[in-house]
Amino acid sequence: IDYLKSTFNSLASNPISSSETFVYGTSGFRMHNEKLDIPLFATCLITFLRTLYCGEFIGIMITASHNPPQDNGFKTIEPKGEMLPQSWEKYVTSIANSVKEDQFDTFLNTFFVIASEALKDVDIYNKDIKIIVGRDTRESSYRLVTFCKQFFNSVVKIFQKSVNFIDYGVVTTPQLHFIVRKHTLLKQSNKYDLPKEYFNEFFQPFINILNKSTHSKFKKLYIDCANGVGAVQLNQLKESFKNKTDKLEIELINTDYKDFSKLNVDCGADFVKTNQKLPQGVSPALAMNPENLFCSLDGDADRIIFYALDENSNFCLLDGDRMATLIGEYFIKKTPKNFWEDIKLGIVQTAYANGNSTSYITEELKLDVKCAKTGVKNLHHDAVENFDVGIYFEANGHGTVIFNDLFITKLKQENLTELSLFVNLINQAVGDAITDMFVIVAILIHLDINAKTWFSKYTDLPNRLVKCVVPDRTQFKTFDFERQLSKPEGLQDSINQIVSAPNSSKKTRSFVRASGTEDVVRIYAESSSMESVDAVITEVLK
Ligand code: 16G
Ligand code: ZN
Repeated sequence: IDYLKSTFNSLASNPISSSETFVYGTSGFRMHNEKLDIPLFATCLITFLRTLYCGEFIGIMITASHNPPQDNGFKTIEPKGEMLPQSWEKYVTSIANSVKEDQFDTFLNTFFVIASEALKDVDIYNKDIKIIVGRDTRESSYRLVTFCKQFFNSVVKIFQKSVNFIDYGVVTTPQLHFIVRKHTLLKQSNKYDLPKEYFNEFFQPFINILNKSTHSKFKKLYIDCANGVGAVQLNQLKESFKNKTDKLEIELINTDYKDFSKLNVDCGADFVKTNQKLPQGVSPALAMNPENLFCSLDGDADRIIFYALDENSNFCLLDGDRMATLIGEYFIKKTPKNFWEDIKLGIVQTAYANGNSTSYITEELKLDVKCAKTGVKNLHHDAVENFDVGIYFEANGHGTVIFNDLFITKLKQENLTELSLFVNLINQAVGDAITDMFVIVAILIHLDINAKTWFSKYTDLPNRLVKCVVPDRTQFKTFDFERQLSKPEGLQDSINQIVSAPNSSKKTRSFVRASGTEDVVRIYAESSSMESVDAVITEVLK
């Protein structure tokens, strides 16, 4: 109690965070690092309860992904690599906001009420506390890890429990998901050599595919590391790459993670997707060469975007929609016709998926497509629920493929060697920029196509995504997978009128939703011309 009290006192009196309302959302807590002490304390407390509840390792990832360098954040990772269950998100949110109240007794009461509700019917006495932490390269990340370490050391003393606290240092978010899952499945309590385990699992199969290949359409892969953790991890990979294959050359760009101010600045997946332009370090001449392939990771390497320039210097964005469709096409091409008669292959997208990608999936690929709410866990859930092989991607480059035993059994029965090698590249636990990169490159190799041919599969509808600052974004309530608003009243009717104006194309679509990561609402529109997109955006903004 003394420890909790002294920690509480030092946090509650902090004027920087007392005016904040904390919400543990789709990506955990995320904000300016100076405001994060209370959310971190709450994250440690919930992780403590969660490890007692599960009796297994729980991970804490310290990262703010594609946000600017001064931000940071946390999310917890479940024993098998999933995200915190929704029912516990409200617990951690209440704990954080109760610290802010400035009354130790109120906080303690809130914590005990939550602890007894969350842990009711759970025998916590024979369970150890098992924590795994990892962090991205941000300047503030080390300070935050140190707080976690102190917290769990103090917990040992308070609760007289044994604590197994493993710090994996600077790792990508998907690597931390991977290792937490591995500890759980193999009941391992000692620290692994994480990069080695991770690369053995996914990199060796990629090398095997490369070395068997006879592809001819591209020679070099440029990877923009956003000056973040991708650079730390891929540097190690690049070295062994050179010794293992001569089938593809790899060049890393934007690798200066030591200069904290450069993280995600003018580079990285989010920059490329949002601005639809080349990142720092890639010249137009380089990007026009069809023998080069380009991709950008985000700040914690869980998202990836590919791109190229065509011969007229037009920017060709190969985003999450393009990756999902390419993977879908690959599965169809590499299986006999009757393969999918008794197992289901399908794609999950969000409202942000380009309308023409959805038409391509249903009309050309003739696959089932489902729409999910924004946030990887929603897409992941829908892919598992609806399909035996479920491909899910957000347009922003976040996604992966999941498959079940039915598929694996059939793969073996049919003796499909190429596809069997290919599925080893997939990190089913979570969207992972590095493994997604292997997946996409392997497909391009197996289909023997380059970025330009990939881009020519369909044409995106012109579109734009803008932000709008509103007094209270919680007033914006959606339904129909965020494609329509139920509140504020009347707003959806106005949007419908704008979209169906007499000279508007049939393909025009627009929706508004509150961001889960920033204090804004987002407005998306697509139509058959950019003029019409802008006209719609202007009207909806009004
Ligand atoms: C979070 C989500 C990401 C989503 C984004 C939307 C996870 C791990 N991350 O970063 O998938 O695209 O939020 O942000 O789920 P928004 O709500 O601000 O539009
Ligand atoms: Zn990310």
